[in-house]
Amino acid sequence: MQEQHQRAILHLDLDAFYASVEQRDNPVLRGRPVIVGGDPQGRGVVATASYEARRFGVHSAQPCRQALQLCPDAVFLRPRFEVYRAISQQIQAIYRRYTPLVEPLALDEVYLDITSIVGEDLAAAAQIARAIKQEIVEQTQLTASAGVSYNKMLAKVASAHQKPNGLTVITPQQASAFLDALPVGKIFGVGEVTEAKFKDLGIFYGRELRQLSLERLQELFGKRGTDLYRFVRGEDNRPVEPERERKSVGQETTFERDTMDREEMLAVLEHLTEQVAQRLAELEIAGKTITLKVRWHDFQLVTRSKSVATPLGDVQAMMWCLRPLLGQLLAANRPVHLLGVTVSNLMPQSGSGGRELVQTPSLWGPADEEVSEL
Ligand code: TTP
Ligand code: MG
Repeated sequence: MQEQHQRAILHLDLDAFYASVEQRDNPVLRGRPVIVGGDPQGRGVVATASYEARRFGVHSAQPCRQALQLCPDAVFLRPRFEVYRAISQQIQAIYRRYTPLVEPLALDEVYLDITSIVGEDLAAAAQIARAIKQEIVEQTQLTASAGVSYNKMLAKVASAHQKPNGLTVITPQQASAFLDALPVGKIFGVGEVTEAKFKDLGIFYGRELRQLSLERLQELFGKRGTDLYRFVRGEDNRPVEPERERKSVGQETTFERDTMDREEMLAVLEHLTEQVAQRLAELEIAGKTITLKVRWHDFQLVTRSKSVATPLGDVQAMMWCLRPLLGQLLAANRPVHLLGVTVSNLMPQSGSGGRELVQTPSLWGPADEEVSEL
């Protein structure tokens, strides 16, 4: 496969991160199904499940109630973000001893560019991955899965290939065969909706996706079609970007079918907001501005923002802002294709965590609105 910028990239991803930490810290939980997330009697979702629980079909983002039905013997635990954050920092210190080019994607997931150490020699890169995995186990008693390849996308595909505790190398010679057999949902940039669209077209694996011409992909997915065309050919020139300064935390989702159903939209908004709140808590930050993004059925984009005096961290406060913003936009009476929530104007969280942040509406400033059409 052709690649303009040949690099040596590692992707490391801790195995069942939150659940493994809980099992590490409480030996009684080892070998048992453990689910970290919300209240199984309430409306929370699964953050992660130990591999023992995954065997029952439990997975991230599933409602906890459903997880309880699938796996009644599971131990349900609330996340301990402070602990996960401390471990994440401990592990990042290991990475930084190898290279300053460390790009964290999540608390347990990272890209490293080690080209300056090994050049294009992926076998040497794999040795480094092995050494790093070993150091992580020694220092934290946790396992990571590593992917080694010549770009970010393939390194990430590789790390997911043999989980848990895996180490997979994808060389330029192997890339084509790997991508042929890859389910389209695993290709970078393919979410559930795109995956469903491909299934309708009878496209399940990379080898089928590669049959589509650039023009056809652009017709189907616009600019993203170009990226998909490149990715499925193993081409990805995105550099590893260390310590980007974070300007916002956001989540968005596309509806399988464009909708005008307000209740459905509110449920989706609440789910997105939960994910944003969790990410803010992980990063120990909160933000003073919340933005609702709506893409209409005709792909026009509209955003509405509200700024508040006390930084937003918890779901209730965010939903309090979002409901009226949604109400204003829905007055347009147009089918909605996508909803997104972003918190910006970020600052360190005061106190011990956003979940305890108390918001009272009277503290909030006036709404500022902005409409942008694409
Ligand atoms: P992942 O790396 O996606 O999952 P994982 O580490 O639990 O399992 P594995 O990598 O072995 O498949 O996410 C890392 C942590 O992020 C996870 O332990 C919990 C948290 N998380 C959520 O809170 N919600 C989610 O929807 C996901 C996917 C992860
Ligand atoms: Mg992980």
